[in-house]
Amino acid sequence: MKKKALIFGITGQDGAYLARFLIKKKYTVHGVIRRSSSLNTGRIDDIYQGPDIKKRNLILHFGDSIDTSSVFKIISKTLPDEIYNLSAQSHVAVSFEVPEYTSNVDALGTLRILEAIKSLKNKKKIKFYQAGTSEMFGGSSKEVQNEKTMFDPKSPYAASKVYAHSITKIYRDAYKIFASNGILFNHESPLRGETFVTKKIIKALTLIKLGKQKTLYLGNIYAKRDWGHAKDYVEAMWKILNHKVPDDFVISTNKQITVKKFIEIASKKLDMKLKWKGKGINEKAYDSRGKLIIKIIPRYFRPLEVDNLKGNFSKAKRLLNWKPKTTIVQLIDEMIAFELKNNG
Ligand code: NAP
Ligand code: G4F
Repeated sequence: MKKKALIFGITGQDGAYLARFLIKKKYTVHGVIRRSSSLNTGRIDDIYQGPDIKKRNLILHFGDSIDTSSVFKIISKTLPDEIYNLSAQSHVAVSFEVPEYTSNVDALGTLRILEAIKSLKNKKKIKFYQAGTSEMFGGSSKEVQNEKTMFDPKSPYAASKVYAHSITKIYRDAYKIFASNGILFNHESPLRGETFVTKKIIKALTLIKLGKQKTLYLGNIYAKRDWGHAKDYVEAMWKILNHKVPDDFVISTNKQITVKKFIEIASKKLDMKLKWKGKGINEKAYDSRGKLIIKIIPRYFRPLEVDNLKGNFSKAKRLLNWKPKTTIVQLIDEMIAFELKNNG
């Protein structure tokens, strides 16, 4: 019998990689999509197989994590072996603008799925994965964070994810549901959302190189992040659910660089020689002909910043035999190649 997975958030970066990964593993994949006035299935269009449901291993359902009835209906109708909750308002800066909505999707959305699982007779057969984040560590004073590091959320997004993490553990302990948390550090890819900093930098620098954009505007370029590749991280999600017991795992590379260093690697790859001048809000980067390329502006600074994220993934290595495969340089190369292909 083919295994069945249900992905909330299938249209996002991770959803698209996870769906491909599970289809390769011969799963039938069900995904929840939201009705939107503009198309939101661009990342999964190439794996959609047409209207004949009997021939398909990808089946999409309209629903929303803030709509309790659709969450219950889709779970009881599909009765999957594995549920991956990737749905979220996932942008940290935006969460300061829409804190209530962010909490409804990211925190209560998780509770709705767990309640739906709990209401089923065969609840112990369904495995649940919660997409947790290194943002939960936020202001931690620990140089390197692991599963034992105390959470110190610094945004409505991170606070909602701490709730989701906790409620997942509570339902695991109270109702013996196979419910696990991934604590994933930043992961990127060519499919990354356009307003996250890596995609924004790579796309803008490529367009500038091609003469199609003039300037890139950024906020804090001194934050340090531990960046991996989404493709490697969705494999970890599957390994977490296929571990013998439910548990919580940090998934990371254990390496970090600043946003500025990321810019420097990417600009070198594009053969652009950047020269930095000024400090703080007045810092700017110019090309070899003295043209302004990067400007720092207050708009992209957050009310609170997370300065330092670096994860220790040794538990995942030991118990899941997982480790990251892609280096930051390979990731940047792949993202640049994608932009050159699509914009060249
Ligand atoms: P993403 O690209 O922003 O995708 C988010 C997905 O959630 C999209 O499919 C989106 O649908 C869906 N969604 C948003 N609001 C929803 C709602 N109300 N009901 C149902 N679906 C909704 O995020 P991602 O980078 O793939 O990340 C996947 C998950 O991992 C998220 O929960 C994120 O918070 C978490 N995470 C990400 C990272 C990272 O570095 N990427 C690190 C740690 C944790 P639309 O396409 O319709 O908007
Ligand atoms: O790319 P970012 O927006 O990612 P952030 O805030 O680290 O969050 C991402 O990773 C989390 C895992 O740790 C996920 F949970 C979350 O869903 C999301 O995927 O920003 C990275 C850094 C920040 O310090 C930010 O202040 O880049 C800095 N930054 C500087 N200028 C900018 C910009 N970020 C964005 N998005 N846009 C800028 O112009």
